[in-house]
Amino acid sequence: VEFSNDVLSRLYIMVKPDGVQRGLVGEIIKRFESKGFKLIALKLTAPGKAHLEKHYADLKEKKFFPGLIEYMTSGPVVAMVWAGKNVVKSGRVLLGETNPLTSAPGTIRGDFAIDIGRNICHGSDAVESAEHEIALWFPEGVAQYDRAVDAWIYE
Ligand code: FUP
Repeated sequence: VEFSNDVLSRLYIMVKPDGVQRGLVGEIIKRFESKGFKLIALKLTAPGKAHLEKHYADLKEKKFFPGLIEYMTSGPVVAMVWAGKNVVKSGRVLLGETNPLTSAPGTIRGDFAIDIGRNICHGSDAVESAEHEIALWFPEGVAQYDRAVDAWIYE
């Protein structure tokens, strides 16, 4: 199976401290895995304030920023990278809207969250930000995408 690089993409997702404490790591992995995406990096990590300020640099002027950083440093997170066809767009559909209030049932946030400030997971919003976030969270690198299973997933 062949597809062009802009279609075969990589997505950074992160189970936030509330998702980890609530035992939703397996559920979130399961949804991406059963969809057909391929896991190419995974770790439990407790990032410091400086690291999270880099991750959320775009939001540093927002009123909710201090609270966001405090919440994100309140426990370990599970960082992962998924690969597949249109995984950034498709992954955001699986996750639901940033605000769980407007996330449809069947999405991760629609099924498991209520408040925007406790929305259990993060997903990159574009292919470029995904690559930036992958480099930030996995400086050691990620696994090579293995196409052995593609014939069973893509036409
Ligand atoms: P997303 O791209 O879905 O991660 O959403 P944003 O980058 O807009 O927001 C990042 C995080 O900031 C959200 F997951 C939760 C937090 N946030 C708030 O707490 N309040 C807001 O009004 C908006 C975002």
